[in-house]
Amino acid sequence: MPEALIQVERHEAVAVLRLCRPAQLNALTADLLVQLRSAIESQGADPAVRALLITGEGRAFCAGQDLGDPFVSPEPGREKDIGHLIDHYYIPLALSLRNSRVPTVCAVNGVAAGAGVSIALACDLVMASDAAIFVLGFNKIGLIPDAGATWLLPRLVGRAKAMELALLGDKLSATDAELLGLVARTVPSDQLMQAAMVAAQRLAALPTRALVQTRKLFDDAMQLGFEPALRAESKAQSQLGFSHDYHEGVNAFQQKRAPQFRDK
Ligand code: T3D
Repeated sequence: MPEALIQVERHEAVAVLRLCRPAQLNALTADLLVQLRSAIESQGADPAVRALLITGEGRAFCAGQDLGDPFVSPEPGREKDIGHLIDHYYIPLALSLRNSRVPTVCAVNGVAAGAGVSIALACDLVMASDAAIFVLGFNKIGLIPDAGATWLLPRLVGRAKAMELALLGDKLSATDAELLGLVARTVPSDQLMQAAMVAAQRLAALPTRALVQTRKLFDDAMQLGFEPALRAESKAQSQLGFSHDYHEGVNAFQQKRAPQFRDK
């Protein structure tokens, strides 16, 4: 039986996925990467789950790749192909988050480094403890930002800041991360989990398919001209207009009652 590195808890329609290697600041081993992806996919596929909340156990969110993991430890003459790790572990994880069938919230409870930053930024709503610190750190080990960071960072903070964060690799406080647009909200550390849970519960009560389509349209629109983006909106709206949740939302509004959304 492999060691459980992801703790899963259910709070009504919210599944909380907690990275559990606190003594190593939740650094990512191959096993942890597999377990995290598996939890995202299996919980997202469960009809009872309507939002995921990802966080870390202990004082860190995630220190990025475990630099002592046998998958990467470079022994002279026996160096590993890091591309293999990226292709088989990081890319599937990043895609499982970005293609998740339910909205995702990240509660960055402490330091996020390297791919830990990438995982946080790939979530739909990123909230950070005021004690959190963000540091890319790839530059210090001779690598480039990965796990989606080259795509996400410049889009979130603009090229100039993305280059500064990646090339100089300075630590960023949670407050500065919020000012830059890297995270949606900073919360006092003792209130983070409650605030993230409230946000996740709110997302869970909303029409899932529309939320997930919004993520996809925002992502796709980055590569589109204005008119193709308008056409993509029309196509998505056309599909959503046939959904139970659209009819339920309109009926509930007209009948002045709370809607009961159920599509996923
Ligand atoms: O081959 C590849 O790497 C490919 C994949 C790339 C993706 C990546 O994520 S690359 C980036 C990898 N991550 C880093 O370079 C971050 C390394 N860690 C740090 O810079 C610092 O630890 C932190 C800024 C995250 C936190 O600093 P601090 O002072 O709060 O804690 P600390 O004392 O440095 O660390 C506490 C313990 O966690 C310590 O262990 P010990 O001495 O108590 O037994 C430390 O070694 C361990 N730890 C922290 N980060 C990692 C780690 N162990 C393994 N891998 C880590 N990434």
